[in-house]
Amino acid sequence: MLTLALSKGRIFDETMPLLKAAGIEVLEDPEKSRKLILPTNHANVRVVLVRASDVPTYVQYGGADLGVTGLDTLIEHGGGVAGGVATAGLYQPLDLQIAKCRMSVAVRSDFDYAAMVKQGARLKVATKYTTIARDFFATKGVHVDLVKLYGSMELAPLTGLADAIVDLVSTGNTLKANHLVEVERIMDISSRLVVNQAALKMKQADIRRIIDAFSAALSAGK
Ligand code: PRT
Ligand code: MG
Repeated sequence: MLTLALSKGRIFDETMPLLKAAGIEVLEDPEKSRKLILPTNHANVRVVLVRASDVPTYVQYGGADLGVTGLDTLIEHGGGVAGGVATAGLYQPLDLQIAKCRMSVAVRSDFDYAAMVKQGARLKVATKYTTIARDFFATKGVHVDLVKLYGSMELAPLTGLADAIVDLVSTGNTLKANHLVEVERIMDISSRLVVNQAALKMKQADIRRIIDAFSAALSAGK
């Protein structure tokens, strides 16, 4: 049995065409079904639905053989950025180029970020992505007090909880709607295929077939 961990929403939706290219079709719609284990047209392949931030954990500890996860989630999990190289027990063979966005710093439009940085002021930064934020500001030489949040980061600068946020931006509409402006782009984000290292050895042929099919679909789409 091969188990693939996915999160509902954009990652599930954008992984479907790649699975289809590998000849795999999920037989139930996660938005309609309450099931957490979804069968596919292959009796030996199943999809498990987990929280986006839990995908690396499932794959690392073998609850799933492979999974799809955002680079943001992977870094925060401790998976590192090393392309293809196994970190935290996770082999990362492919950048799937899906669920694309960027990690950015944003502030209230009336907050002079450049001046604050130039003055060497201490910034209060709210984020769910503390590893990425800490590394970024340390490299920049900016002193920060990080405030860990689990969602609705955009609210922090509006309520005085923080001077700045580090969050994912896609269209920029959420920032705009909350009168925030993007002042730094930290990194581009896309989703990665992650594979459990032991599974890679024991189920090599099945996993290889999926990696190769995804890889061919990605080249064809370019
Ligand atoms: O929602 P939940 O708390 O369960 O988990 P999650 O937010 O980690 O999952 P999900 O499914 O929302 O996101 C999964 C992955 O999609 C993330 O880890 C990213 O790699 C990727 N992704 C791509 C995004 C976005 N685009 C995105 N726009 N994840 C989140 N957003 C949010 C962003 O945080 C902000 O609140 O959308 C808002 C901004 O969008 P725009 O278009 O208004 O700029
Ligand atoms: Mg979300």
